[in-house]
Amino acid sequence: MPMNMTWRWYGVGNDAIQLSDIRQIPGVEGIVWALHDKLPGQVWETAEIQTVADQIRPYGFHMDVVESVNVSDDIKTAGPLRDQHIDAYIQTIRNLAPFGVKVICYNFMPVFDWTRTDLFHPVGDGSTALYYEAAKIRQDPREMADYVMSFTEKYHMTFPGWEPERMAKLDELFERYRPVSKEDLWANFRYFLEAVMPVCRETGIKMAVHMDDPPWDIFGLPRLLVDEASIDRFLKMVDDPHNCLTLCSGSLNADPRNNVADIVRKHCDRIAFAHIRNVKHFPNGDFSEASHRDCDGDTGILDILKAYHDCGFQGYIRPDHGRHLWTEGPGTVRPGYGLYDRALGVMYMLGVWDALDKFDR
Ligand code: DNO
Repeated sequence: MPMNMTWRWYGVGNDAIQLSDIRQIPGVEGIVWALHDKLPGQVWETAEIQTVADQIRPYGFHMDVVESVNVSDDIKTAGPLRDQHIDAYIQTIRNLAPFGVKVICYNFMPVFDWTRTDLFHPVGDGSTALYYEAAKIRQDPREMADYVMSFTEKYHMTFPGWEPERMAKLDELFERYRPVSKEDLWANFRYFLEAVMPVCRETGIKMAVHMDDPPWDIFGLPRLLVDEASIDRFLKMVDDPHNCLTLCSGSLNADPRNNVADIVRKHCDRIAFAHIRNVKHFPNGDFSEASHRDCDGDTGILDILKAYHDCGFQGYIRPDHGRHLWTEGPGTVRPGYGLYDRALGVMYMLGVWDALDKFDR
């Protein structure tokens, strides 16, 4: 059985891309979905999940992978609502199981999810891409948050992990994380995982943590899943086949010292979901996202795909961020999640995979 190609879709009225468009991309078997209006700590109700299932299934797609069931700040900081929010998370897992969900992609990053300073940075060929300018991240987090939130205000577009309700209380959030050391965060992570593992065993659902993006501390906030050693620690910490990875090549490779193909070979059996993205590094520590073609970036996309292939990877995979091409720009596209470059990414990955299937036995 080959790997299972999927596509992240933000939902009716929340994504300019239609399911009927996605249907025309060869090889896409499933939709990676979420209830994007849910705040961390809330239960995803069966009727709400059913509504999305009724949209996705008529197109023949599976809905095995959910991304992002976000983990609340109370869980991450061991705040007063921690156990209540964990109970809600467990109920959400129970509610997802009857719909055939197999994998939940989530993250354990403090305050911010992915972090970029420019969402539409010129690549040089007329397209634009997400960009990280290292110098800007050393300064005020408010500046970056305001920049990202300006897209929410202007285009009525919310980003998972960048909930306006949370960003409005940024100072308070930073205060809450201030006493939480990196070791505390690891301990809170373990507490959460140990609490949800029983329902994962019962339902067969795998928790697949996303790597921290970028993979280093930002604005004084600790980040955990940043390299091979921390991934080893995470998998050992809760050594259960339901405690898995969303191995994101682009997140990890933002630090050029990380060798993603090596990590694939080491932990293939614990990778439930593969995000494939290419990154181009600049000498000053900046990085830009690039097309999925190996030579357009520095991530080693061919080595990574070969590693998955060699391991007989049967998990879910998706093109991660793409550039914005042709008519795509601010207001017409979700940053990083346009139609064209991700569709090209699917075809590139399937092309490599098919060639490996045929010639590399
Ligand atoms: C970036 C995504 C991440 C991911 C979350 C999961 O585009 O891969 O934002 O969805 O970290 O919780």
